[in-house]
Amino acid sequence: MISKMKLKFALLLTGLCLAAFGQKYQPAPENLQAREWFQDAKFGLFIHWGVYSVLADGEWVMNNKKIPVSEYEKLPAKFNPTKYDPAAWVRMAKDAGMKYITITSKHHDGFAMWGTRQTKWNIVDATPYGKDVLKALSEECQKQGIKLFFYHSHLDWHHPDYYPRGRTGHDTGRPESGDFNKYLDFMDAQLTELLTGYGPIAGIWFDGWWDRKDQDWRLDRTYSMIHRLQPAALIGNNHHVAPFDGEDFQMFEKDLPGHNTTGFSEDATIGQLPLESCNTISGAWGYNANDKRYKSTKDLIHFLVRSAGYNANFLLNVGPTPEGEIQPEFQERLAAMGKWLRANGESIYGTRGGPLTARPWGATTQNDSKVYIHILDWEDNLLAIPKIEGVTNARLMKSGTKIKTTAMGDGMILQLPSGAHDEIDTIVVFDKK
Ligand code: H79
Repeated sequence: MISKMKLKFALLLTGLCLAAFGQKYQPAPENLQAREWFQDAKFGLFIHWGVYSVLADGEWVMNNKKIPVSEYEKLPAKFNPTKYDPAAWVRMAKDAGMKYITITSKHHDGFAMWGTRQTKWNIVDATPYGKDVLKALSEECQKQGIKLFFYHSHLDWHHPDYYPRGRTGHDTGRPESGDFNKYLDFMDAQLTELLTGYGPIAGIWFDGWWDRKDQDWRLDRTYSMIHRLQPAALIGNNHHVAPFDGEDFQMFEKDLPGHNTTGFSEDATIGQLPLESCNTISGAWGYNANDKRYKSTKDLIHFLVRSAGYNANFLLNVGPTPEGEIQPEFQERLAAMGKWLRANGESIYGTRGGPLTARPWGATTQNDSKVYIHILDWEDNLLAIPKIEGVTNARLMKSGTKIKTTAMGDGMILQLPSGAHDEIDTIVVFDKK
């Protein structure tokens, strides 16, 4: 048995080592448990909704169209989402097989989608609708048993104290002065409201840090405040660099972990935390009436499967209309993904990345008892892969039909029966010995 002295010494040593490497944050047990839940959950719904939806031109419209604050402040008067039905939104997410919802509490335009007491720039005080949409959603999530995250923008194109300005938001007509620490106090006060008045919050999804990379954002203070208020809440920050101390998961925008098709993920080194990739159905996040480049259901399922193969969740976005509706093109795709998951979910939920890393032909996932080979893009019956140790009894997941495997050198060949190809994902399952 280890003596008390030795234990104390070991703890002290661990503490010193962590400090030496600049790591001070030690997640609470409920936080570690939440990370496991998160990794098991695999699929979530992202919702970008704000007064920008009135202009139907995406969530960056204020910056892109150089709209000054004085003009932009006319939008809330036109925001009256009488068709908003949080029960239907949550049901839609659940039917799609999603296990959590991440909604914009505040995007870069600074507009609060809840009745904040820190500013009148919010849905309750500034719109004819006058109701707290986050409150209604949080109640519905609790009722229907799905977890809720808030997306919260560090960057703010509206607040006067967001000064000095960063890379964006220069055409808003705000005075060239301001106190950034006052802005950060405001943000902490808003976050406190969100973490104390809306039930259990699964996490905070920050974005916009990249607007002022050299700024001291007081992240330690904000992160410890969040962890103090709700220890299980997971903090992620879409800063496109390796995770900072105090964060609980890492996200990748419009890319699988380690990929950089967007051009802004080149510094996004993959860390040790749970991972999440987010993507859109069309191109835009916020409602955009002209964006009709819808990804197919097949492409979206492939993104989910490849994410799982990378040990990452998939957070799939919808941008509701200013009336509060989710357009049919989005609903159809979500329903089809749910149907696919009801048949194939055992190869996704509760899994971690499989024994083989991502391949052009597909991805692999695994749980305690099985390994799943997802063949996404391969037309032939023979597929050569590296040898997977400790597995047996290869079969098609769909039919149970046995799959012949032949060992060859340090690899193996899977022989699929003719006609076995599934147009979306041919899943071969192995038992672990
Ligand atoms: O909320 C959604 C988008 O509005 C937001 N993140 C997702 C989840 C987003 N903000 N910016 N982008 C997406 C694109 C990023 C562009 C960047 Fe840059 C390239 C940031 C830094 C380099 C544009 C150019 C902004 C600053 C310079």
